[in-house]
Amino acid sequence: MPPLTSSNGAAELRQPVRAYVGLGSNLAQPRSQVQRALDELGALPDTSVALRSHLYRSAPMGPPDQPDYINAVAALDTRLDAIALLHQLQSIELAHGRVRQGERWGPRTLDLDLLLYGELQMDTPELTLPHAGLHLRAFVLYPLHEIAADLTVPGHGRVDQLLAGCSAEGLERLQASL
Ligand code: A4P
Ligand code: MG
Repeated sequence: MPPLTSSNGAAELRQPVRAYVGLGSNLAQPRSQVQRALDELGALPDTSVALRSHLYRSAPMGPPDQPDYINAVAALDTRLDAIALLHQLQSIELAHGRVRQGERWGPRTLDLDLLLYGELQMDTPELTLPHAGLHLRAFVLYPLHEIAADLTVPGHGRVDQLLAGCSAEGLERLQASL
């Protein structure tokens, strides 16, 4: 059977891939930024939101003189390839007024990290999968564990085992679910 093609001729994936996206914000009403972004993820082409974690408040990683973050993780089912999905995430960041100021780990209106794309492993400047910090960060592992405790992170092990080695200090799960 010939490969499926879209109207612009690009090859499309036949089966959706389960991908995980980490959301973070610490400027301009962070809760609202994250909740809007979750809706926008669900409106991406060939993509649906399968699962959403609670929102978490987290102490900043990086420069301490910035507000606390609101973090969450979403599971997507997508037919976009990994790079196309990354570009869509960057478009949503820009639409939220994201300004890249050069300060590493500085404050931001919205950060969307592609944590996992199926079992794909790659390491290029544009896209590293799994995300380089995923296995070390409480503000990623705790929400991810809520929606995918049994998941194996390629190269690092199961999410529940990674969580067991990661302190929840500075992290608070917020009551309202998404
Ligand atoms: N890139 C490579 N791999 C990926 C991937 N898997 N997902 C490239 C997304 N982007 C990826 O990203 C820098 C470059 O990484 C891009 O060119 C992209 O192609 P960026 O979004 O422009 O910059 P950044 O987010 O400031 O950089 P970085 O180092 O990725 O920061 P992180 O890891 O995103 O951390 N504290 C708390 N409590 N909660 C947070 O969410 N977030 C950060 C940012 C700092 N402190 C935080 C939090
Ligand atoms: Mg980022």
